[in-house]
Amino acid sequence: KESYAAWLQYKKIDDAALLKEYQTWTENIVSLSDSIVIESAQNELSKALSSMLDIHPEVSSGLKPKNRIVLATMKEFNLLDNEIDIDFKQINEDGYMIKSVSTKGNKTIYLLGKRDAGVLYATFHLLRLMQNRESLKDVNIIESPKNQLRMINQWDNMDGSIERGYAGKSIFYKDHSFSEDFNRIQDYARLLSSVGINAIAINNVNVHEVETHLITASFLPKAAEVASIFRAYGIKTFLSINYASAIQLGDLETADPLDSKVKEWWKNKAKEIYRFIPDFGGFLVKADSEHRPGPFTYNRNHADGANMLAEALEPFNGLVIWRCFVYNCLQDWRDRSTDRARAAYDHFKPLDGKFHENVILQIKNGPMDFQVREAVSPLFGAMPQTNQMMEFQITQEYTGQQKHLCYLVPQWKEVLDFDTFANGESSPVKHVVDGSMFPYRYSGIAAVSNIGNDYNWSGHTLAQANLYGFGRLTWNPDLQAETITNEWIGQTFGQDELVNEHVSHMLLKSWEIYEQYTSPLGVGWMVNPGRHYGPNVDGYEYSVWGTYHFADRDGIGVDRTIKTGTGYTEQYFRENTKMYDSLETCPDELLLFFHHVPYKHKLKSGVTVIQHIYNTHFEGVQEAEELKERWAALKGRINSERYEDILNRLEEQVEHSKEWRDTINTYFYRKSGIADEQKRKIY
Ligand code: BDP
Repeated sequence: KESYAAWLQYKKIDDAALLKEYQTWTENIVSLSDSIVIESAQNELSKALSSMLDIHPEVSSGLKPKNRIVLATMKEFNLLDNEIDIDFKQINEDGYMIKSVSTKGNKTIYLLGKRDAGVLYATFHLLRLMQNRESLKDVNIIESPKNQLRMINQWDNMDGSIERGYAGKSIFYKDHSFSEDFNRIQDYARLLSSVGINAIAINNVNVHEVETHLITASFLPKAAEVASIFRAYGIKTFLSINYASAIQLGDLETADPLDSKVKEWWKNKAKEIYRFIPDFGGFLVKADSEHRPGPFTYNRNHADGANMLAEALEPFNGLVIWRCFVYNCLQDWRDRSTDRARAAYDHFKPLDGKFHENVILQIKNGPMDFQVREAVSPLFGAMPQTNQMMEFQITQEYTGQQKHLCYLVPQWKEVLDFDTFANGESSPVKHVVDGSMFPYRYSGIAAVSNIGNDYNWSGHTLAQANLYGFGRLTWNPDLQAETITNEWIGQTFGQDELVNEHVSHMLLKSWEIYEQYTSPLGVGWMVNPGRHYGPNVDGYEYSVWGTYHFADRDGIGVDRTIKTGTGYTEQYFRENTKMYDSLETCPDELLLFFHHVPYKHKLKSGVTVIQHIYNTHFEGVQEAEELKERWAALKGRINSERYEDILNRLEEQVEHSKEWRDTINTYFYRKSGIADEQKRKIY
């Protein structure tokens, strides 16, 4: 099925001239290297060429054949006998070069990587060019990923459920054990490595009873099999661990990170794991957060906790990825100093320089929790002596749960481009997490996956674009959103211009549209507690989880300023503190994240806050309707399975956006008593 193949469609080339051209370039495959990763590259090529070009080239290791694709890493490059002049210094460890050379009677495409992973990435890039019908003449591509770790976090549980999953059940687990469908996992690995992903944590950060046993002999053999599938695609496997494993699995009475028995236990555990998975990536850890155990229980800090694990993994070059999503979800909401937005910075900033070299702090993009819009976490750039990486959420927990269209690449780009001023002007987040601003040993970008065992992986077929876009952006955060979008559409739906125009417009506008009919001006939430879907303005307002809009009859918004508020604005570098702290300079879209203002406060756009709420909610619904119409205009141009699927979701989105509009508008009309200037119907 088309939707299963996602962006690796490999549709038959129907333009006869182009077909001929491609066939000539690819008559033979010469592979100078030999490894499981190279084998994956060869298999992908064979599969794609037979389906796109109807040819079945033999793979050989001799250089003789003409009209060929040559696969080689730096190590075997000398075998080419100076056929071409190439400088491997131009690329980094995961980088690659693609060069096409045409002489009389012989055409060659070189796919060259420093290591075998690069050759695989080059292969996928070549196939992308062909899927997008580009000419293979004079190709000269030099690519290196900007980020070292390009990681996916699965939030899969072993009972087969997925925390915050909206696309069916887990492809990894079933009935408290590993799933037997390893083909599906392999297809997932292909999708991931085609966009350059090189690491994956295969279980939920909330590690329950069963998953705690993943690091024991009961499950390690299967985990090792899964790791070997990913290994063949250049992807390292990580596991999320339970901080209290030493108690639960080791019968110790404590999980105190400074206790020598606890240290010993983890050292032995690490040895055991590496016996099963020699290139195991390491641990992903959620500690002292949302009722998970952690070092706080023993009056130790998070550096103590992380370093104890880091020592155990050090001999094997393993990493500890320690999440900064740490806050007290049982706080007293009347005490403003407990502002949840402050938590990560307050906990971690004082520990800068105290972590081992193989610890990386994984920080959510915003200080709260993956809202449709929130400020960028002030922790980025604030710890020059501690490895940091980004955590995004591909799964649409707060952004419509893959029933609504919400393409997140534009949001991620904004975050990555945000200037932290950590090192003076032009210190964007992307230069923190790619390790170029401070001398980080490890860094990168991770994201929570949006896939499950639905036949189309992502529930909403257009949500595939978020997974694709995440990978591409992580490879190169400088890519334009439009470029990524067009690449994806071409590979997924082919070369129909109208399809391209409409789908690209739909995707690129969708985040803004979703924001319009949901929570306004950066205030966030207003969702049903627990499942986080659908409007409920006061859902979390008086809850201990600590997320508020503070709306009363006079005004709305959270005062996070220094003088009168929670003081959160002070966590930024001076320039940003100034910008956010002042009503005059705080950008409209984040106004209610930083300030509590009267409903009649005038925005920079010229309208009042209350009028803005009304306007955006009416407009948002209208634009959701336009999304549907744009899609409907493509009937007949897209195969009916995908067409109908997407249409159904868009229809549901339209209906649901009306519920949002009416709930929000009515609530604020009644609270404020201020009528809509345009006298539209508010219930
Ligand atoms: C929140 C989710 C919750 C996760 C938590 C986390 O609602 O299910 O466990 O984040 O990131 O977004 O740990």
